Amino acid sequence: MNNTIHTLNNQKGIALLAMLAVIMIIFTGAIITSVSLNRQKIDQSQVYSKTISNIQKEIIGYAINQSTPGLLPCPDINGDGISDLQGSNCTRNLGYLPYVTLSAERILDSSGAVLWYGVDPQYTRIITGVNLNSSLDSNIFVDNQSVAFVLLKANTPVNNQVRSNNNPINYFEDINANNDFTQFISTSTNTDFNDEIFSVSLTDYWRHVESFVGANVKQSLLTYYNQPSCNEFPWASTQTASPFDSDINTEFGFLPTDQANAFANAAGCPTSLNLPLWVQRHWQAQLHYVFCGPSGNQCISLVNAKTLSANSIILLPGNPLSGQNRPSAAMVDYFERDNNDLDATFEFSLSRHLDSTFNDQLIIVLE
Ligand SMILES: [Ca+2]
Ligand SMILES: [Ca+2]
Ligand SMILES: [Ca+2]
Ligand SMILES: [Ca+2]
Repeated sequence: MNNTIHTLNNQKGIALLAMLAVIMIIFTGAIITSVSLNRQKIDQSQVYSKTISNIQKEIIGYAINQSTPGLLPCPDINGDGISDLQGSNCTRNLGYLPYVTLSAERILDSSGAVLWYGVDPQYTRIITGVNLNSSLDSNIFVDNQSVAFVLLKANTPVNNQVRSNNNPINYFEDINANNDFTQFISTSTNTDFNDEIFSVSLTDYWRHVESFVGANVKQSLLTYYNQPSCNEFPWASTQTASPFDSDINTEFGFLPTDQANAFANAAGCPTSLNLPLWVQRHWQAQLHYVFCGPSGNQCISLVNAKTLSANSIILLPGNPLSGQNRPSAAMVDYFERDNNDLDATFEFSLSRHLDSTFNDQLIIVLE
């Protein structure tokens, strides 16, 4: 009898242990599933933001490689991935990302929607009387800040949005859908709002383009300097309008994009910097240049990230910061801190450190 009870108890105990084991497996499995789902979600969003960041870089790279550097593509309207200029006009500032034109990836969000792209049409074509340089305003705003361009992720349809056509109201909510598609917001109190906005600031955009511009101008100045029997830089220009010719006794001024005259050895030097045409057309009122002529060797002092003396530098202003108005004859409307006081000391900041308080790019032509 005792043995029977003992056996029954043993059997009950084994059954209980087995049940506990099953519960444990289910519970552990649930934890594992939950962890792995979380992991997957995190990985996916990491992959997505990395992809977005790569696409932003590809767009900037595309702009730098255009025959006029800084020119962005017009959006794609019909969904073939190809930028849609109507003749030479870009008629819409919001459309699909022209991934074919950009040679970029076609990416979809979890709802199957392609990435959208917003840009100021002024940035997508050459307009008579408009200089495509870092002083050009952009009429695309994210959270009231002017930006170079924007990428928009629509996410799951809300409020009966039907995505059968390219009308932005079927993808975006709140202000993102109810205006002329120049103002965008990244957050909203509207509970249906699920848009995600990825923008590139004017400071970031133009620092990349200006690095390229500066490298080209540096090459032209060095080619001038290195001409046999020259070994000099040209006088800078005091002009504020075309032609930007060299002016005698000007060691600090605008880059002489038209006539370039050497200070002492005129006979041995060329009379032009032979700059790319797009520099003359779009950048001549933007570029400042300093060289040591009569002031003597290495008359320029650089401070901050780089402390050294130099013989020639180029200054690129970046986009106008708060309080700066352009065009202007005042240096303070272009350059900040030690770069606008007209003395021989200039502030050098690493390109990646440029921000909304200081965005001057300084390129050393010759130490
Ligand atoms: Ca197209
Ligand atoms: Ca949405
Ligand atoms: Ca500046
Ligand atoms: Ca200074």
